[in-house]
Amino acid sequence: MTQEMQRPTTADTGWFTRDRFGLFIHWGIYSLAARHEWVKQRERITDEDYQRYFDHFYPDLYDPKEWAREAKKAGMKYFVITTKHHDGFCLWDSDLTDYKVTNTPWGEDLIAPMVEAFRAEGLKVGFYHSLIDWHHPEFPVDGLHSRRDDEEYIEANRHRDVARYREYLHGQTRELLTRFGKIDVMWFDFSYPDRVWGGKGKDDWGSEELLAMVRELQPGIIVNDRLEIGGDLKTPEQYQPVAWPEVDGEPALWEACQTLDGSWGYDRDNLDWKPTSMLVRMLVDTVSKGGNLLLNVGPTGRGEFDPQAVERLRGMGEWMRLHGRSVRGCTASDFIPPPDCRYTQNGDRLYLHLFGWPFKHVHLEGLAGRVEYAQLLGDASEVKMLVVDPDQRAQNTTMGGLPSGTLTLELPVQKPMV
Ligand code: JFZ
Repeated sequence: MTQEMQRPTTADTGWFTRDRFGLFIHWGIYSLAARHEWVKQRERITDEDYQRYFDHFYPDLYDPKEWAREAKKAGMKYFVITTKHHDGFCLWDSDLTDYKVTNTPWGEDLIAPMVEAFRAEGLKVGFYHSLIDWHHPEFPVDGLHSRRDDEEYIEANRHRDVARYREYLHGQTRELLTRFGKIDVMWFDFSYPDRVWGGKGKDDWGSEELLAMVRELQPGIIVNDRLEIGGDLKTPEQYQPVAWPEVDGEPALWEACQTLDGSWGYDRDNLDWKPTSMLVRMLVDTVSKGGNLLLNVGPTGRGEFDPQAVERLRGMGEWMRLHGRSVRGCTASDFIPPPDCRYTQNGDRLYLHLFGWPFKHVHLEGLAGRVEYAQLLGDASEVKMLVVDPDQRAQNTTMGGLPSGTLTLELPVQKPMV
């Protein structure tokens, strides 16, 4: 990802840093292959063979109101949908291609009803749009494995003109940002500007003009940073950064994007689902570093969330019901938490998250005399505070060696972590 500066922007970021938690949705005809959204590339499936997923796309159980309800119950406040992924298949009725949902057996636009349903539940709207396109006839063959000056690469692309693809990309982006009302996030994906190895980047996409058009059409929109020219939003993917990510020495607007099971698209045979407790920790860890969490669901080809996904979303929702105050409106704290803990803070409210349990005492450096009252968030039960004097501290095995200024909390040993 680019480290370039985030230039002056019209982006409205207030809601974003307040809301903190969103739903990513990866959905397309690859959901029928049901083993990853990169299946066409990974398994070198020909256009002809991939066509079967187009010909059989019929999500008869698609109920975007249900999706929106699940997202809202989970405590999410925005969503980002793949309008087109790398395979080039479009989920809306674009004028610029035939490779779209309205030409499948389903025959209807999927995006408008989705946008409407999520808005009705009070969620903000984000569009993921792939820069890469394995279907478009003018898109130079993805040279991830060949140099741009290889005979083979040149021959394969003799009749392809990236300028025409660029026009298509800009035209489709214009459709997306003019047909569905206010769009809050634009999530382009992605640049890989290694020219030697046939990568693609800002000149191929026309990133400068594209970004200018996006801002002109949707002045408040937040744009991610995958156009290779910076942007409003950093998007580390499938890992938690060790600290608040920076751009030019300044803390950046950022969003961790994470899967539930290691795949973005629906993956039928995956047994490796992350436990809800891990997902909660990811959310807390992210907010403790000043970021948002965009958690992904890959709906099935019939248009439903996998029961495993629903179980996790509901678990998150139950945690958020009781602990949402420690996430929403919160950001990083200047205080340093004890080992295996995180702090989040909202004004003068400091939230301590314990990733390990049980503790008898937990020692908070620098907080002696600064805390008026302490309680467990889940049930508002008081937590006793004490400041141990230095002599006593030296004699007490669970408190030895603590610096002065340490505030000690006495915790109930039997209370579960979340
Ligand atoms: C991209 C997609 O390829 C993937 O299918 C999914 O949509 C994900 C959200 O985004 O994956 C990337 C893109 C960029 C990097 C890594 C994975 N990167 O630059 O490190």
